[in-house]
Amino acid sequence: MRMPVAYMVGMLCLFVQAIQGTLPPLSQKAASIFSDLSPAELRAVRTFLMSRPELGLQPSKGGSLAKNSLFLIEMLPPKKSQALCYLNTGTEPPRRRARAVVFFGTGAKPNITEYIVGPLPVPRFYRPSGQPVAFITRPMTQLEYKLVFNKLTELLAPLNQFLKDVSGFGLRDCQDRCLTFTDIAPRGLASGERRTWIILQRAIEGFFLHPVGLEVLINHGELDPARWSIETVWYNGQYFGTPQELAQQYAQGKVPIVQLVSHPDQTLFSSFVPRGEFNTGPPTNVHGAKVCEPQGHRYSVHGNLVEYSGWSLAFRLRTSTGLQLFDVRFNGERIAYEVSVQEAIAFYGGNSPATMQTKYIDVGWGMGSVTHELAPGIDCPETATFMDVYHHYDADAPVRYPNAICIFELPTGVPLRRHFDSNFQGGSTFYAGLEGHALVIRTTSTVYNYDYIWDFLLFPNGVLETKVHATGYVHTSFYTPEGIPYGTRLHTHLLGNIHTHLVHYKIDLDVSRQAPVCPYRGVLPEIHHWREGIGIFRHRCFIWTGGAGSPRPHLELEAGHPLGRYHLAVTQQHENEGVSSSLYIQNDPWHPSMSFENFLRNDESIDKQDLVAWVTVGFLHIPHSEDIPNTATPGNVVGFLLRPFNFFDEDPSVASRRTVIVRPKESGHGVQIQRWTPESPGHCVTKVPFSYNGTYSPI
Ligand SMILES: *[C@@H]1O[C@H](CO)[C@@H](O)[C@H](O)[C@H]1NC(C)=O
Ligand SMILES: *[C@@H]1O[C@H](CO)[C@@H](O)[C@H](O)[C@H]1NC(C)=O
Ligand SMILES: [Cu+2]
Repeated sequence: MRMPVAYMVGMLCLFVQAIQGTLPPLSQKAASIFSDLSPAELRAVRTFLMSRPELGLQPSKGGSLAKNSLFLIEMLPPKKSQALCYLNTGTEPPRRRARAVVFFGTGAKPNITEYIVGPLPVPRFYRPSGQPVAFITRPMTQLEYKLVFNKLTELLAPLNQFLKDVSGFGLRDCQDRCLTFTDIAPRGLASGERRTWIILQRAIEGFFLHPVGLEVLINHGELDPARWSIETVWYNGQYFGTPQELAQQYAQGKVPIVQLVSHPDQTLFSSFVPRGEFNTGPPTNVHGAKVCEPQGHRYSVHGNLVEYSGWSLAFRLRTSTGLQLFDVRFNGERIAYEVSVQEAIAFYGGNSPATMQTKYIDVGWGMGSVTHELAPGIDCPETATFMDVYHHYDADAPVRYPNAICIFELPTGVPLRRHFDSNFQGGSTFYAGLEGHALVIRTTSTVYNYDYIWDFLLFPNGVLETKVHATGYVHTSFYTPEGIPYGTRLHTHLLGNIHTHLVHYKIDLDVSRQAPVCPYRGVLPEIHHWREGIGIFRHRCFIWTGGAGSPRPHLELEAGHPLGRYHLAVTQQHENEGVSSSLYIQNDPWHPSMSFENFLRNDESIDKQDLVAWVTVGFLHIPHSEDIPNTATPGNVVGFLLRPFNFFDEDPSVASRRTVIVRPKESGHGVQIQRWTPESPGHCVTKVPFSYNGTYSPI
């Protein structure tokens, strides 16, 4: 059923039976049913499929587009029912299987077919999963980019002199004065098209901010690049039919050009290199504040199992979408079966043809696969635990992304709880506080110009927070006066185009004391939890809060990704509605291969069912001069919280021994400090031991 939520705070409760039995603990072995494929498993799937003569697979690199190739291999999560059966009773683990995406470029009707391959580690079978989708909807590959670039170089040859004159840069024989490009999507205006607007830029540091004013529309729908053509050309606000037409009119002096400053040194504005000085404050060429762990990690990571202050969960970094948490538990009790990133979109406004048509749907750009190395001390604290990940995406072997995930404990800088209990006579009857900490699980996706920083935070009081920060370069166009209504002039020849960011998450809450029975029935009976000794009935809930500031823009192309419509949508859990987006929507949003809207359209009851919540968060981004050189993280962050609501008998962080209580001595002289951690945190913070006074007086 459809449930648009008009409030900033939604409430989602599953009323469940308090059953005596407890779950077996989430062990490393149990968590591993959710782990990503190892390099050996990826290789085994690849070797198995490559050796099937009937598939006729060729390497992804080289050759032509008219071939069959293995595009993606990733772990296929077990069915929820099977996984729960195993997790709840410790019986046979579900068989490990892979999802493989094959591009069939040969044959009369090329298509994309997805397969289930298993069992791992030694695959014996593969079978199609779902309906094949149109070949034209496939994500771009390295090969297609290379062919597009070569074709552009060929088709834009008539503009060599023109490009040199306006930009000082060129497409061939250009050494350190080369042009590059950004392609936008969707690729056309109707289903079945693959006509892409290309923005020509100077290939210098931060090239996303260096458009030369030329945009071209290349039709690369055919598999044979010999049949590709440039259908329209735009330069500095004017349209031309072909590159030849622009070249001719230019030669006749009919095209007003904007000549760019020719030397890259003049374009330092797109670089990270420091310039200028702060007017006040001590020098910044020394290290700043750091996270330190005087007594080592206070969390553990074993394989894909994370444990921290009551929490335990399994995680993976899904190649197609990003971070996924599974079997999230607090004190052994399951809170969510899955919390995961599903999609990120950015829709633009503009006056240039490329930017007015830009509607990025990032899963179609390999959002989960572009998880590059994290820098200690910058991307994550030096103390973090860094982990490599392996993706098989548009590749001929597993690719290692070193240190792509980091896990660390962070002082939040604000106490989790504190109270100064004034005696209203110049002192306190007690002071008490609990340091604020959170465990952070982080990765990033660099989707071409943009960098998303994906965080899941676990707090010792049972709160789980998700956050996504946006940073990196803004998507820009060449400045023309007509562009002004669509953004901000960021530099002499640069317009930062207005856009909305929306991010979609899946939350499969399982707020229950699962009975250790099999098979798992999916339907959770409503029951009131009796709190012993106190005699109140209550509903044990987790509530979702967040999404503050999320815009709900009216979006065209909604068939493909209606996530802008709902802050929160709730559906029944179905095995075949596991993800809300797909690899193929970006390149055919008009007739999407799957639609999240269909999850809602079936008008199913959400009463007493196993439910999944789908949350959209986002923000409007009006680029401004401070987006030069990059969009900065402060202010460009959105997310939501899952908070216990009558779920625990009291704040579960009372179990933390990081509490400090200070009471005045009965004698009236001095204080008594009660603590459960060593007196001084150790040398890496300060040599001075903790002290507290608690008196206040006029001076
Ligand atoms: C997809 O392509 C493969 C290989 O050409 C072919 O065997 C299969 O029948 C096609 N599927 C559909 C539905 O056309
Ligand atoms: C607390 O501060 C007051 C005022 O500065 C001082 O007189 C008193 O001795 C201090 N007490 C302790 C225990 O340090
Ligand atoms: Cu933005």
